[in-house]
Parts: sequence; structure tokens; C-alpha cells
Amino acid sequence: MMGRVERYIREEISKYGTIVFALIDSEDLSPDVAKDIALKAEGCGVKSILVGGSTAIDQIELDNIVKTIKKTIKIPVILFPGNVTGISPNADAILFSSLMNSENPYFITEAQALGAILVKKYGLESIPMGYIVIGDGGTIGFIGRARGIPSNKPELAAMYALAAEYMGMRFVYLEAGSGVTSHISSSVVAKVREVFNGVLIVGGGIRNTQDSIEIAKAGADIIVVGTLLSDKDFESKIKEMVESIKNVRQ
Ligand code: 1GP
Repeated sequence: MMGRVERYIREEISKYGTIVFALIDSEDLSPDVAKDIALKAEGCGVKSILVGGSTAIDQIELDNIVKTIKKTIKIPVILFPGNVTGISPNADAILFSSLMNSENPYFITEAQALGAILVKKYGLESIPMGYIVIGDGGTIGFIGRARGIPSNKPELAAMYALAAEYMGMRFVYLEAGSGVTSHISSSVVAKVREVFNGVLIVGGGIRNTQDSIEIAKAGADIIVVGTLLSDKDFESKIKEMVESIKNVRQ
């Protein structure tokens, strides 16, 4: 069943066409620095703060960050876990993901089974999401044992996204990997958009406005930026990105 956070996300997408989420890696930052970044990102017009990290194993650290951010901002804080340790009771929702092209069943259904009871216990809104790694995927590609979809084979990405939809996942996240040098191409995004009817998230290596416009035009509903938040002048870049991708989709 669709919850409050998912309804909010869908409303924002229907207003703006494509929206931006900021990803805070809980491994890298103190709660105060994370809070500061989240507040600035909110001021730039991002619509949610994702908190996660593919090697985030310190659940206490993650929870401290989530709690501190939550006290400061109005937009939802959504968990983007790489493992069962990515669950905090204080977030607004969780991207309950299956790494669809992993070669290790742990990342497809086992971590999910282990985490599910905790999600229920904490009363977190669960947003079902197919997570698909394109290319080598950087850290998540390695940790998640992804058999990355070749970036020049958009039709393979589309097959996985459609399978996600048929399995009931309302969101699909196309991941190039945090900090990678080349983001997901607009041809992959466009091919997935042709077949997938849910909310389409694209992330990994997106750092400038021009790239985000192309990805938005190709059909992304949400663009995720993470590494960009460590730039000194990230506020001006994200503000420009948020404004430039508004309603560029045909
Ligand atoms: C990683 O897609 C996100 O999961 C964000 O990637 O850090 O490269 O922006 P960047």
C-alpha cells in the first residue's frame, strides 16, 4: 500500500517533472556536518534527503545522523540501505530494495528477509524498489556482487526494469555507482522509460546541470546527487540543477 512519503514524492514529480534527491553517506560525516549539508540541500530545492551507504555497517552512527537531520529539515528523510545495518527507526521511509542483477541471493532477497521484521517493528514506510547496477557500479557493484548491465545495452536494463514492475516494485533505481566518472547514459534511461511505468530514479556520477537535463529529458523522475555535496560550492550547482530540470520532459 502506498504511504505518505510515496504520495508526497509522486505529487512533487507531477508538479515538476523531474526532482532531485540528495544522498548523504552516513559513513563519511558527523551528525552536525550532515545536518548542515541537509539543511543547505533543502534550501536548494531538493525534495528528500536519502541516508545510506553501500559499506555503512555502523547502525548507531546512521541513526544519530538520521535523528539529527530530522530535527532540522522539513523534507522527508528516506533510508537507502546497502545492507540490514542501513535501517533506522527515525527515518520517514525506506527504499526497500532488491539488487536485481546481483549474483549473490543475499542482496536479492536474504538481506530483505532479515531486515523486513525490523522495518515492521519500527513502523517505517516501505517503498518497494528494484535496484539495478549499470556498468561496474563502483563500490556497490563490488560489495553487492552485481553483474553490471553493460552501459551500451539499454535493452537489458529495460528488461530488468520491466521485471521489477511485474514483481510489484513501484520504483526502479538505475545506479552507475557513487563517484564514478561516467553517469548512466540518456539512451539507457530512455529505453527503461519506454517500458517502465513506475517512479524512475537515476544516480551515480551526476555532477552538472547539462548531464542532469539530458537524464531528465530521457525520462528520469528523480535524479540523485551524492558526491556533489562535498564540493564547496555545491549549493549554487544544485540550485541550478533543480531549476534547469523542472518540466524539461516532453
Ligand atoms: C550513489 O547514485 C548515488 O548511490 C549517488 O552517486 O555520489 O556519484 O552522486 P554520486
